[in-house]
Amino acid sequence: MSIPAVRLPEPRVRTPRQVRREPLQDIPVPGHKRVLLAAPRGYCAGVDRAVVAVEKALEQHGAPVYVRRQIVHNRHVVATLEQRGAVFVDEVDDVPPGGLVVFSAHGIAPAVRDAAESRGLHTIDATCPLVTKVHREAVRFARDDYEILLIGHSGHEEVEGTAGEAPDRVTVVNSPDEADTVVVRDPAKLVWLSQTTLSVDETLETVRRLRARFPELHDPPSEDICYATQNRQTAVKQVAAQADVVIVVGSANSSNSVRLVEVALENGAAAAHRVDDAGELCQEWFTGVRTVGVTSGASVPEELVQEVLAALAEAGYRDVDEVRTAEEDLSFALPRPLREAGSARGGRR
Ligand code: 0CG
Ligand code: SF4
Repeated sequence: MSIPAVRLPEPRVRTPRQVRREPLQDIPVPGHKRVLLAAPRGYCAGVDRAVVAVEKALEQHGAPVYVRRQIVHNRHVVATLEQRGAVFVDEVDDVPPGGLVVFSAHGIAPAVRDAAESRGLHTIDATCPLVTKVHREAVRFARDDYEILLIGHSGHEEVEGTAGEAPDRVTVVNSPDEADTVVVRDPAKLVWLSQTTLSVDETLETVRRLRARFPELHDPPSEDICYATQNRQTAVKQVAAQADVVIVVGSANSSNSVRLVEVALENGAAAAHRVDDAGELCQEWFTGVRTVGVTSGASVPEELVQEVLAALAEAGYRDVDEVRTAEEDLSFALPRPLREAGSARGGRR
C-alpha cells in the first residue's frame, strides 16, 4: 500500500492534565526493562486540521462555536476545546438559528448539510479530505447504478455520513462474518468501499470472503483505509512482535485507536490495553513485563503519550527506543472560510 511521507506540526491543543491516583511501582524483573515507542503514532493530518479549525473559528468568531458531534474521537481534545468555548451538540437542531457550527472530521450525510442550511446556520466543514474522497466514490458508483457494500461499523459517524450519500444503494458490512450472509440485488453490479479507520488485515479478509461469493465485485478506485491508519498499524505490528504488553493511548470511541489494540494482539503482543491517559494505567499489567510497547491513535495529542512514558519511567521503564516504520509530512489546508480569513492575517499558524 502506498504511504505518503509526512511531518506534522506540533498539536496546538494542550490537554487538561490528569494525576494518576497511585504511581506505578518499580518491581524488578529479570533482564532489561524498556519501552518500544511506535512511530508514526498520534495526530494525523485530518485530525490536526479539524482541531485547528475549531481553534481558529473560536479565534475569529468568538464563543460559542458549535461543533456537531465530537470534532475528533478523543475526550481530552473535546474537554480542552469545551473549556475554550466550543459547544458540542448531537445534531444541528441543537444549534440556535444563525449560529456557527463546525462539522467533525468524520464527515456528514448530505441531509445534515441541508438541515443546517434550512436552519440558517453558518457552517465550517472540517471533514477530513480523505473521508470526502470516499463520499465522492459513493456518489459516483451510485450514479453509475452500482450497489455499494460499505465495509465499516454501523453507528460510527463516518459510516453514517458515507452511507448517507446514497442511502438506497449502500449496505454496511460490519465484519468478515457478515460478508458470508449479506444479500445483494445484482452480483454483477457491485462495488466495495470502506471506512478509513479499519484494520487493514480484517478488511482484506472481509473482501476475500465477499469476492468468494461475488466474483465480479469491483474494488474502490483507490485505497479507502487512509495512510495514517495504515502507518499506525504497521508500526504497532513491529512493536507488538517484541513487546510483552502494548499500551495504546486513545479514547474508547476512536475506531483507529481500538483497532491498534486488536492489531497488537493479533501480531504477537501477549496483552494490549487502551487508556485515555496515564491515570488509567494498572499496576497488574506490568507484572513480569520486560518490554512495554506504546502507541497512540490518530486523534491523540502527543502530550498524553509523554505522560504515559513518564509514568512508565517511574515503574523502571526508563529506556525508550523508537520503532519507526514510516515518515509522515502530509498536511491539509484549513476549511475555506477559515483559510480566507486566516490568510488576511498571515496564514494558518
Ligand atoms: O478512528 P475514528 O474514525 O473513530 O476517529 P478519530 O477521531 O479517533 O481519529 C481519526 C479521525 C477523525
Ligand atoms: Fe483523515 Fe485518516 Fe486522520 Fe481520519 S484517520 S482524519 S481519514 S487522515
